[in-house]
Amino acid sequence: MKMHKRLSYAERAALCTNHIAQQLFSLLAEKETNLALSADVTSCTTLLELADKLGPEICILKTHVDILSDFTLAFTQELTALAKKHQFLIFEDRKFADIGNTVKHQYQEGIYHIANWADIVNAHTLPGPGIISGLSEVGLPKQRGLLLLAEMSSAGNLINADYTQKTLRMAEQFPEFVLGFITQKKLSPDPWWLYMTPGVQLEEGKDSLGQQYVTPQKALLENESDIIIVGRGILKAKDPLTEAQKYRKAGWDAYCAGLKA
Ligand code: S5P
Repeated sequence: MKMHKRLSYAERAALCTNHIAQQLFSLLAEKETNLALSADVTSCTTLLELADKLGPEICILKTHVDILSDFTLAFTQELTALAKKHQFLIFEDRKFADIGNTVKHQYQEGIYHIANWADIVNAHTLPGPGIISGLSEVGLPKQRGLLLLAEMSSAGNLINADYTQKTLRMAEQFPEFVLGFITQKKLSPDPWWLYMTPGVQLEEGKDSLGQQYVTPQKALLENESDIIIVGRGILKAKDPLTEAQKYRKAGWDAYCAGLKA
């Protein structure tokens, strides 16, 4: 039997001290969507069209900026304008994984200047807390936020329960910068952490390269995650907008069911 009632996104926003977490929990509550679009396309025009069309349905647009074959900095300006227009946050799924000094440069410099346009980025904890310190030197002054990869969706990944717990402990050392986790499930009783779950489709299954899918219900209702990240489930559909609306409804219904549970 459950001993505690689940808190709503709005209630959790009020309990956050992390700026981005607060902003995102409020956005979820106000926009009534916990759907993040994984916009894994290779053309800037296609990405911008998707962002404009699906923007009203989503809380986050997740990019892999290094798969865009025609990237320009002008593209990032157009994307941030669309984020403002449709009220979603931009999450660059960079999965930093090096020492603090290197990731600092990868975050700020290079071709992409990620820190200038991405509200949120993510990092592996494998290198130790220096990776978070390095990223925070760049991100905190710009009021950016970081997600830590606490679990992965892919088959055979090397993350175990101990690694996940140690990732949580590391996050606790950086409450101003770390807003939450990429994970398959809720990790802590502390209500201020945000959980985002990739590997979501309307039907359970897998792809040919080790990706494993759970349903929105499993991710949000059973596993108590907060946001579903959906890529091909939407992108490969005949009509991505209608499909995004289906995921949005499935995600929101699962969240509401969780509040009543
Ligand atoms: O464990 C993970 C972490 C991430 S961020 N598994 C994932 O699949 N992802 C990302 O989520 C992955 O890089 C891809 O951009 C997206 C899943 O895409 P889909 O097409 O399988 O829904």
